Amino acid sequence: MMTRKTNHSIRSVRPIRRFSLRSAAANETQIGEATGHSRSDGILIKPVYTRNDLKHVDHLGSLPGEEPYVRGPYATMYSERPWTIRQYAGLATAVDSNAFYRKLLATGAQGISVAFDLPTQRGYDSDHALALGDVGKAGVAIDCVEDMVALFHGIPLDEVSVSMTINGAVLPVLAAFVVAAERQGVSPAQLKGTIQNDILKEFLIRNTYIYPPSPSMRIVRDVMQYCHIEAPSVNSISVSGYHMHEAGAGAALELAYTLANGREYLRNAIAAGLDVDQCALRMSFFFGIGIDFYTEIAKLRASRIIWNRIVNEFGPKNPKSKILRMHCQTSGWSLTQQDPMNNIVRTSIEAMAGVFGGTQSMHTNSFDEATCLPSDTAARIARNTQLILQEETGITQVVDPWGGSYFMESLTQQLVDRANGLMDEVESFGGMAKAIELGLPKLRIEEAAAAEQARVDRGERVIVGVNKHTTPDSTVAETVVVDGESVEQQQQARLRELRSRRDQQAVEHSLAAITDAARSSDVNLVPLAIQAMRNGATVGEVSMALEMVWGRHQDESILVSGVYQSKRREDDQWRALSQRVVSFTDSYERPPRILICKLGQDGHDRGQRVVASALADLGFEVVLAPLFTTPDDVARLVDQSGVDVVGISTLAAGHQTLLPQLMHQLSKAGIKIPVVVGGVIPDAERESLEQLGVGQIYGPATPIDVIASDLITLAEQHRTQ
Ligand code: SCD
Repeated sequence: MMTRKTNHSIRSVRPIRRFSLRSAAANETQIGEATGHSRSDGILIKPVYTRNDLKHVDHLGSLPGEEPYVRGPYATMYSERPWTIRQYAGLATAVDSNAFYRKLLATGAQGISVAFDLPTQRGYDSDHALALGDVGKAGVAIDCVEDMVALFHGIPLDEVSVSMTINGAVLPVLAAFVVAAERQGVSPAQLKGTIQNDILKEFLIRNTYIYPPSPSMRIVRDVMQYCHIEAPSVNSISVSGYHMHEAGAGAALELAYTLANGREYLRNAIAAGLDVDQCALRMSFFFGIGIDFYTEIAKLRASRIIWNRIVNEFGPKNPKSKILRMHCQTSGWSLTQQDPMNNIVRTSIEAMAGVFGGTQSMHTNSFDEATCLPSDTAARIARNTQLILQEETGITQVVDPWGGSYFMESLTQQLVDRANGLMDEVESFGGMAKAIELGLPKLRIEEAAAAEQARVDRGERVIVGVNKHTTPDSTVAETVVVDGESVEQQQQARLRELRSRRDQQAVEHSLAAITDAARSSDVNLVPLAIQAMRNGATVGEVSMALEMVWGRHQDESILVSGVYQSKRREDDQWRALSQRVVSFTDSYERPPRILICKLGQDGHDRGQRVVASALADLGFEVVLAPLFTTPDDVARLVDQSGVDVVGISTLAAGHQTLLPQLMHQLSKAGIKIPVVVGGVIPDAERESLEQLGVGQIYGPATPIDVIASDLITLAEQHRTQ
C-alpha cells in the first residue's frame, strides 16, 4: 500500500482579507434602481417595447439551426425530438442509486445524471479520515470499479446516455466508468453521455477541486483528448454556469464567465495539439434557470450567439463545432424551506424558461430540496413537470416562439452586449485562468450575491412565503435522511474485501506509472487511470498517486466588502444593529468576533460568505476558516482565535456526524462558546441539535438582521460569563 499524505492541518488564523469593488455591475444596479426595475444584472425592463428597440439588434432574421444559432441549435428542435429529461441523482450506495435510476428510466426519464458524494468528488475513498460524515450524503459513494458496475447494473451503457458530475476526480471516475462498460461488453466508442470535467468553475465557485490550477487544466485537456480519440460520442466537458448562478451571479455574469471558461478550455486543448473542430464538437454547456422568466430565456438565446462568435475566432471547418448545446437545471437557490409547495410552481416556471430558451437536456428540482434529499413524491412531481411540458402543453410544436419579439430580441442583445463587456474585462487580465488566479470573477459573483441578499432583506425582491405572504407552520412533511454510518460501513467493507483479493503488485505498479506520468506532460493520464482501476485501484489511490506530485490546492479567503452595507445604510434596523456593535466594542475594547466555518468536504460556501461579508460590514471581526476543516481543526481554531461565537454553515448533511464531534471536542478542551448553525437542516433534526447545545439554528433565507442580532446577544453573554 502506498503511504498516504494527509493535508488537513489548519493554516494560521488570520483575519479575512476584504476587497472593495467599484464595479461596472454596481453602476448598472444604480441605473436599475433609479427606475425601480432592477434585476440582479441591473438590466432595465420597460413596460412596452416597439420596433425601435430592434434598431441595435444584430442577430435578427436567422433561422433555427443556422448561425448564430440564437433560435436554437437544430432546425426542427423539439418538433422532431424534445429535450432529454435528465434528473440529477445519487443516493448513498451504488445499489440504491441503481434502483433509483432504473425506476426513473422506467417512468419517463430519458438519460441518467449521476451525483457523486463529496468524498468521491474530492478524491477520497470512503474509509479516508477526511471522508467521515460525508460518505453517501450528497450523492453516491464510488470507490472502485465494482461500485460503478453496481451503479449501472441492468442499464445498457451503449443505449442510455449518462452524465457524470465529476471534476477534480474525473480521472479515476471516468476510468471506473470505462471499465464498468467494458464489463458490459461496451467499448468506449459505444459510450454516450457527458462528463462535467469543468475545473475552472471549481476554483471560481464550486470548490471540489483537488490539485492546483495548472495540473488540473492538464487533466481537462487529457480527458478531452482521450474522448476525442476513444469515446467520440461522449461530451468531454460540460462548461457550467449553473454554479455561478447558484452562487449569486446575475444572467450577464453567468454568461460571461461560463463562455470565458469555454474559451479558455478551447485555448488549452488547442495549445496541446488538438484542432478546434476536435475539441469544440464535443464541448457542451450547463446553465442555471432562475425565476426571472424573460431574462433566463434571453440568457440561453444569448449564450449561443456569443459561443458562435468565440468558436469562429479559432477558424473551425465543421459547422457543428460552432453550436452551443446545453443542459439546464432549475434553480436550487430559488427553492424555499418555507411554504415548500410554492417550489413546484417556481420550478415549473423555470423549466418553461429553459424550454423557451432551447435547452437540449434538463433537470427539474424537487420541491423539498431546500430541506433534504428528494422524496419519491417530490422527485415524481419534478420529473412530471417536464413530461407535462413535453406531452400536454403543445409548447414543443413551435421552434423558438419568442423569435422576432421586440422585447425578447432586444433583451437577448442587451445580455450579449453586457456579457461581451465582462468578457473583455476577463481578456484584459489575460484570460479566465489568470482572472481566477487574481480572484476577480469570484469577487464579482460575491458582490452580486451580497447585493441580492440585501434586496431580499429589504423586501425589494419578493419571495412569496419568505419575506411576503408568509404562512406559519408550513414545512416539508416527509424528509429523507441518509443513514451515513451504514453507508460508510458498507463502503469500508467493500474496500477491505477489494484490497484483500486484488493483485497488490499490479495495483502499485499502475499507480507508480500514474505518478511518473504526472511528472511529465506528454503522456495522457486517462489510459493509465483506466489500467489502474482495471487492476483494482481505488478512486482515492489514483487521486493520491497524482497528489504526491501536485499536492492539494487550498483556496485563499477573500471577501467583498461594503456591498451589503451600501444597500442597507439608510435602514433604521441596520443602523440600530451597527450601534449595538459599536456599544459592544466600547464595552469590551474590541468588536464581537465570530468564527465562520464549514465542516467536512462540503464546499458550498455562498451562504457563509454572504453572511460573513454582511457581518464584517456591520463591524464584526470575522474569522473565516479554510474550507474542508475537521471538528478537530475547528476546535483548535476556536482556541487560537479567541472568538465569541462559532457559526457553522452546512448544506450537505455532514453536520449530522461532524457537529456532535465538534461539540465533543470543544467540551473535551474545556471551551465554552456559543455555537450556531445555518443551512439545510430538516425540522426533524432541530431538537437533537438543541440537545447537543447548539444555540441557534438558521434555515435558508433567514434575514441577516436576525442572525446579526442573535450573534451580538450571544457574544455579549459569552463576554459576561
Ligand atoms: C436532437 N438531435 C437532433 C435534434 N434534436 N437532430 C436533429 N434534429 C433535432 N431536432 C440529435 C443530436 O444531434 C444528437 O445526436 C442527439 O440527437 C442527442 O441530442 P443532444 O442535443 O446532443 O442531447 P443530449 O444527448 O441529451 O445531450 C445534451 C447535452 C449533454 C449536449 C447538453 O452534454 C448533456 O446531456 N448534458 C447533461 C449534463 C448534466 O446532466 N449535468 C448535471 C449537472 P449526435 O450526438 O449524433 O449529434 C448537475 C450539477 O452539477 C448539479 C449541481 C452540483 O452538483 O453542484
